[in-house]
Amino acid sequence: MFVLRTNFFKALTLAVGLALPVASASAAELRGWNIHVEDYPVSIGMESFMKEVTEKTGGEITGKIFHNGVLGSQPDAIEQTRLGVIDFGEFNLGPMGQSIPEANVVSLPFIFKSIPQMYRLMDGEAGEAIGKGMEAKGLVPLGWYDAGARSFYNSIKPINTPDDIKGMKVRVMSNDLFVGMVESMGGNATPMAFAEVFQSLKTNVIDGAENNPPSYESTSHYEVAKYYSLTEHLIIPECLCMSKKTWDKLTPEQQAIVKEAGRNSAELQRKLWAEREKASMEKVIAGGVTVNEIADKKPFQDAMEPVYEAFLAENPDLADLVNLIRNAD
Ligand code: BDP
Repeated sequence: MFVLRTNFFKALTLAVGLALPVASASAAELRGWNIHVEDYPVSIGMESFMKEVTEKTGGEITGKIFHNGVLGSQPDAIEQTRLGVIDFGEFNLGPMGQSIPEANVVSLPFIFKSIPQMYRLMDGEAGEAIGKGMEAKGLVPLGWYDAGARSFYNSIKPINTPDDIKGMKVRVMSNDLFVGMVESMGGNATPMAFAEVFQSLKTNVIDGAENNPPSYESTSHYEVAKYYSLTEHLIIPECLCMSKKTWDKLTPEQQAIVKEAGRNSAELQRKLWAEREKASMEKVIAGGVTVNEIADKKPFQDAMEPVYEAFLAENPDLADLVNLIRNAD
């Protein structure tokens, strides 16, 4: 009996002894969430991030990125990353706004005047304020990725004025702000997961949706909603970010490497984005899409006033951040 017990304890000590280093090594085996297909600029940026981190930490930190949204929908993935179940992800700040009010500021329609202006502000004071808000809610921003400008598309007709949206059933990302945005033009807003949009367009459960050219193209939405109207109503940046829970487990040296790799990957992603936007537009046009410019965007901008009013009434403490962006050159 005694012998047995000793052996048992020996075996236990051995198992624990072995398990400890394995456990700490596997803590550095990161899991990354991504909603996009593998050749998408975001996906390539994320892979380059992971590769650089692994190389620069001499293999201390490795990881796997799960593309195509296989780890779940975006709103769920954001929560799971906050909880540390997922280690990092590339998120649009739109769905993030439901839990992080600062992130919502950049989901206000027409808040940025252009993509270069968005970069400038996100790489400066505005990005810092939004990043702080995210960090307080468990997400550490590592790099701001480009997601261009979102425009409406549908299967019925070109949109030229806000009135054209009246009565249309339009899919939006999960965020009350986007519901308000569509409703203020008289449309019926339908929040829905990204993965469900294609089928819903195809079966006419919805008439349209809105997105940037690369997503309109990569999801094949353009095959079932052939009018793409360049309203460019939302310029929402995206973020490569890490769970604060994962971040806190890293050494300061590892954190510095992760931050630098995040910034470098954003630089790469922005370059790839510009190329993909052009290629996507060419592809959808070749695929028979009718693209129309909007001669006058002012009626769309004016229609958004109630959205701003409601947002500022609910978030008076964010008025400075809204004004910082809205009044920037
Ligand atoms: C794409 C974003 C992605 C969103 C998607 C959507 O990159 O993060 O999930 O739009 O509309 O442009 O849901």
